[in-house]
Amino acid sequence: MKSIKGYKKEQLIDFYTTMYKMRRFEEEIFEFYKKGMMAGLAHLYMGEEAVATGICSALKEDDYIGSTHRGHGHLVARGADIKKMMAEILGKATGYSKGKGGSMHIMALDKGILGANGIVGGEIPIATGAAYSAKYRGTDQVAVSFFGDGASNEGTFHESINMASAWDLPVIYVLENNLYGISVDTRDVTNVTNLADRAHGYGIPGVVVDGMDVVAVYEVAKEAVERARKGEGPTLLECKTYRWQGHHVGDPAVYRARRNPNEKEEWMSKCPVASLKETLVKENVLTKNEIAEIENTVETEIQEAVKFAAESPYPDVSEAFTDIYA
Ligand SMILES: Cc1ncc(C[n+]2csc(CCOP(=O)(O)OP(=O)(O)O)c2C)c(N)n1
Ligand SMILES: [Mg+2]
Repeated sequence: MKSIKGYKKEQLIDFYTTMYKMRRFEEEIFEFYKKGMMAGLAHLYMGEEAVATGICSALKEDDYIGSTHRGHGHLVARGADIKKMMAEILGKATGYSKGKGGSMHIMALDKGILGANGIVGGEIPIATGAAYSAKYRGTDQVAVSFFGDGASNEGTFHESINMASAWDLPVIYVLENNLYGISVDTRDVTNVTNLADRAHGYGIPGVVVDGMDVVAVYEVAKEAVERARKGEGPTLLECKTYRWQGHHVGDPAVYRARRNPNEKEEWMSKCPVASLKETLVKENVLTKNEIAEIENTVETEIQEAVKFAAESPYPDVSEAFTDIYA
């Protein structure tokens, strides 16, 4: 991990609390699926927690986020209400989108989340548009566009980044390179080692960062956000990371295990949550007891959310034809 020297204790506690909450939140979502309580699937962010945490810690309350099908972590990092998130994932009326969106369509406009998105690459022009609107209105807001390595091969990525560069839009493109797009190995379908290199073709900085290290991610995010707020335009941040689970909760990822048998274990040994915990104790920022207190507080919040979601009602049939715009 990068050095935590110079960091305030509160900030480090914040990093740990957020990442731990993301991890526990998704472990419960996985349980919901296994128990048959969840209709459909969910794409888990487990393993990638340092990315959303580091990036979102560099933002202000009124900044924007374009999220993805793997978006739970982005929402937790923005301080979204985990009761409403869990309820949404279970299709309950008390959820963020009244239970009609599910995992892939959680909207939390109060947290600047312009929607998770089931269309791969779909969030990139949306976040770019939000950045354009901030510039047009003369605010100092920035927009973050999260997307995967797979999405970086979509036209929306190239078109958006070109426009944002030409117009110096206040947007940060966060490429979560977890090495796979469903079962496709990124290394088989691209011919560059670092996808961040693509930034140079559009005349903007492209930065590679260890996506398992929350401090490293936070530091590059801070710089990119400052640059965007100063009107100097977009940055592409490639965060090297890995998803612990299959593409979604129903995918055992056999394709990955067969081709690259040790890969998962190697990445799991770099667990972002465990690494930070270890560093905090080793550097005498927190005692083991203080860590346990943080974890217990998060656990209470998680258990309350689980209970709330499980006990909430499903939407009434009359809701089927409301909130329809097309
Ligand atoms: C436009 C579009 N094409 C294909 C799909 C099917 N699909 C869903 S997720 C996914 C892989 C995305 O990979 P990546 O962008 O790397 O994100 P990750 O799942 O690894 O986080 C694909 C191809 C889709 N939902 N939308
Ligand atoms: Mg991917």
